[in-house]
Parts: sequence; structure tokens; C-alpha cells
Amino acid sequence: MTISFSRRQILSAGAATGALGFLPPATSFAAPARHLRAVKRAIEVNGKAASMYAIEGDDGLDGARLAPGERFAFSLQNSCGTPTIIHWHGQTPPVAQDGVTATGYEQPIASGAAAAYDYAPRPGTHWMHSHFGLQEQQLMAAPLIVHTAEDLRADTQEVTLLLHDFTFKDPAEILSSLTTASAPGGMGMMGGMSMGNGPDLNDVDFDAYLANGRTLDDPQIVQVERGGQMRLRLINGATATAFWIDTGGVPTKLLAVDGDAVQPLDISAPMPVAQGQRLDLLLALPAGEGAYPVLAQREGDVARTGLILATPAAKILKLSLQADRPAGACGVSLEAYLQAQAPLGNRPIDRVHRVVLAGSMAAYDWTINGKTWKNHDPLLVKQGERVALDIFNHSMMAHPMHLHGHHFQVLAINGHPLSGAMRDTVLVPPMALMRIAFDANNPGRWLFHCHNLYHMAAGMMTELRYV
Ligand SMILES: [Cu+2]
Repeated sequence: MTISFSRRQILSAGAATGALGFLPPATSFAAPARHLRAVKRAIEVNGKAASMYAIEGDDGLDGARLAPGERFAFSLQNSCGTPTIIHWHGQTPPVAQDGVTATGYEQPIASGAAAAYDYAPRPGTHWMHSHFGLQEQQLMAAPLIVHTAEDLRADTQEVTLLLHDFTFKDPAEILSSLTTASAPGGMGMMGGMSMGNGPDLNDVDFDAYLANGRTLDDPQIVQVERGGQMRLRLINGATATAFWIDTGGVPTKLLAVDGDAVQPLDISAPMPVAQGQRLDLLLALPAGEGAYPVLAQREGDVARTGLILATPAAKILKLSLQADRPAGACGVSLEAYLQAQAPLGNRPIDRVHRVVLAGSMAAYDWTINGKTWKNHDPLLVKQGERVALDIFNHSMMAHPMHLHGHHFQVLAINGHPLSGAMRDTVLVPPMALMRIAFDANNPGRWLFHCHNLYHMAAGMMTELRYV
């Protein structure tokens, strides 16, 4: 799963698909130029074999990398032996291509069948993952990187880092133990940490944390040049884990979140990244030989994963799977400093929805405005409106809230206004109030849900519905 490439490789990928630009927009999905394949794959974690899912691309890597201007014209072949559907997280396609079944536009792709997609993609660091059952926990996730002409001009080495939380257990068993945690023998709460008046962190105990499919016992080593610049495209594909990202003192600039450029920000402390979110970082490597770990530590825990950037002659030391002390809770400390490079722009807000998140780790009764998905109240909008969501988290657990089909701007944190980042997933800490806003410009029914997979499965999902 090494995703490191040179300018030459981007150019050749562009050349291979360049002809697409001359085709008329596809009216039939007859023959997409490129291919993805959902598969089952045997992997080894902690020395034990496991059978997991994967999404293989047509360039020898997992997922997809698109050249500047290239359409997302893919066939998705389901060879994984069970029905699936893949959501293009961060993309804003027409609603019938969102890769979800819950809103009724698409059916699951049967085993052995294929589906076709053709839309103008949004540039940046995005990803793709199953939106079917709990397949995401079994690693049905991969990067979706859409390059810009500027990326090519920059001629910077790129590395993509996809984070996962990993379990040998059947995720259905984990969910059922969480929802019956108060019953005797319930085991889902084992990893739970309730800290008195503090937040509730980590409702699932995992066996490992993976960085591009590997643990820190046997991490990926990415060869880098002395004194070189490197763009790290980091994706938190974990189901129930927020991480702190530490580049270990290598001068680091934050360039984008969720694929949207921010005013570049010098970073000298670990950065939080919640489930579903992405960080684009520019690292200025020191001039000498050296090995530079990029570490991701689980919030509220000592467990960590990561990869190592190393110059050709560097000596690589073995890193412990555990940090010296537990990391704190991920929150919005970084969010407050982020400013969108292309903000929504001044315009009155036409409609405000209040969205109350509630529930508890003990009862596992996660709701939005008092309802679970089964009997949810849609958030109604009209095309052309500027819509604000005031999201109040009336629970002791943080919820990374993801809106499909739109990118929104963070406009206030606990009542303090800001011209914050554009995003598709925002972390709402316990008892916090976040205002986000977006332009209703992509008609349809769109999911809005917590990106903690188990919270979503327990019902923490509603929809944005155009009327
Ligand atoms: Cu949640």
C-alpha cells in the first residue's frame, strides 16, 4: 500500500487518461476508462492471519489517483464475495452516484456485478469506503487523490498515509456488545475510558492500529531525499479512533483539511484528526541523513502507529508501539486556527437548522434531534439557499459529523465566530456548539451522520433533503 510517487508518475498517469478530456460527457455509463475492484485479501497483523477487504486500483495501488482535470470515470467491480457499495468520501457527485443505499438512489452491488461512475471530481485528498453494513471495519477503504495542475508544478514528493483501527473480531459482535454493554458479559466497554467529569473516549478495544496496513512493529519505510520537501496526504480511515499526528519536530506546514486548502499554518505540536478527516502536510526535511517517524497516537491512550521517512543511508531504530504517556482528547484546538483559502463568501444565511447530538456510551443510544436513522427527521433545505447547521453535542463523547455531497465552512466554535476551514467532516466535542454553513447546490437526499461507525450503526444518522 505504499503510495509514494514522482512527478513523472503523475504525468504518465495523466497521459494515459488524457484522451478522456476530449470525450463528450458520458450520457451512458458504457465503458468507463478506469477500474476499481472490491476484493477480499489475506493480511497478517501481529503475526496472525486475517481475511479483510480491500479496494484495488488499476495502477497497482489501492484506491485511485486522478490526474488534473480527469473525470472520475470508473467501473467498480465487486469481487469481494458479498454485496457492497462504496462511498466517495469528500466528493460532490450527483446524488445517484454517492455510493450509498440508505437514501434509495442506488442498490447494493451484488457479488460478481459492477457499477459505473462518471462525474467531475473535487480536487484534493479524499477517500473511498464501504457504506454497507460494517465492512469499513474490515478495511474496505482506500485513498482517492485528485491532483491539481499546481500539484504537478510543485514537483514535490508525495506520500499518502491511510490510518485504520484493526480488530480480529467480527464487527457485528462488537456492535452487539456495545449496544448490550450494560448486560452481564458485555465486552464492548473494555476499552472505554470514563474519566469522571471528562469526556468518554474510545468505545471499542482494538487489536492494532494500522498505517498503510502496517503496525509500528514493521512500519512502512518511505525513502526521502536529504533536505527534500514532502507532501503527506493523511487520511483517518479508522472507524472509531481519533488520532494525534506528530511529525516529530520536522518543520511542518498544514496546507489543507478534508481536501480543502487552508491558509498555510506552521505546525509545531501534534495535530488532531478525527474519523473521516484528512490533513495535507508539507514537511521540510533536514539536510542531513536521518529517519523521521510520522506517528499517529490514539486519543486517550498510549497506542500508536505510523510510518518512517528515511534518507537512503539513515539508520532506522525500532519504535515502541506505545508512547510514554496517554494522549489527551482530540478537540477543536487546531480548528480555531484554521482559515479557509476559498471561504463561502459573504451572504446572508437563509435557513438555520439546530442539530442536537445525544446519547451515552453506556446506553449506546446515539441520536440526532432525539431520533435514530429509523425514524429520523430530515433536515429540509431548498436549492439555492445558504444553510447553517448549529450542531450542539449534548453528550460526553465527541462526534465527527460528516455531510455527504457538500463541503461546508466552520463559522463558529462555541459561539465565537470565525472564517474557518471548508470541510466535509467536523468534530463536535462533548457539550460543544459548532456552526457550519454550506450552499445548497447539489439537489437530492444526502446522508448526514457521525463517522464513528458504531455510532452511525446505532442510529446517529439523518439526511439533508432538498424540497
Ligand atoms: Cu458519534
